[in-house]
Amino acid sequence: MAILPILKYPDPRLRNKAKEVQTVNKKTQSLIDDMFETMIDAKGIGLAATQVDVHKRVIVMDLSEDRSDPRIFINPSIEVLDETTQPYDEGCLSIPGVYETVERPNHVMITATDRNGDIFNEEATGLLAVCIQHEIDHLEGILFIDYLSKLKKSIIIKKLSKLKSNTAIL
Ligand code: GNR
Ligand code: NI
Repeated sequence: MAILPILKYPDPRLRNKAKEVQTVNKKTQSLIDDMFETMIDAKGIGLAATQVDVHKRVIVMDLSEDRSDPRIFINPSIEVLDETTQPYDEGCLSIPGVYETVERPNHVMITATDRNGDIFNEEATGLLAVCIQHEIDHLEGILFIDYLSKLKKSIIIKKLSKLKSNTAIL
């Protein structure tokens, strides 16, 4: 097990498109274990492999308070069941300190492969629906700030570059 470094915006590797997992093997299992350890250490509720510079379609998640509900989604896809959107204040471990409201469909059907290589379906609403869409976006090289207006995005980029130049001094 290992805690892996998380790529931070604007690292260009966050824009890579992840490849499908062909077979779930020991290497996949060990990636999943490292991703859980990394997500828990970073106090996140989800993590896409892209964020740890592994460009494979693997997502881990735990939406529970006490870290008792680990979930794995390999090669995930969603079907929107209801076009109605819900606003949610999103954050991202790859963009620390930034929280903005994003609208996403609030009712989706997830299809994915589990740790044993078996396909499953899960209907999602609320936070699970938000989180799976946020994570699948990472696998496509998309970040939640991409959904904000040009003005909001430029303000965030300015703020982040100032934060970075400040930490260089301190
Ligand atoms: O820890 C996380 N919290 C969060 C809050 C609202 C919407 C999405 C998320 S996912 C994020 C972890 C992360 O960056 N996953 O990619
Ligand atoms: Ni994220």
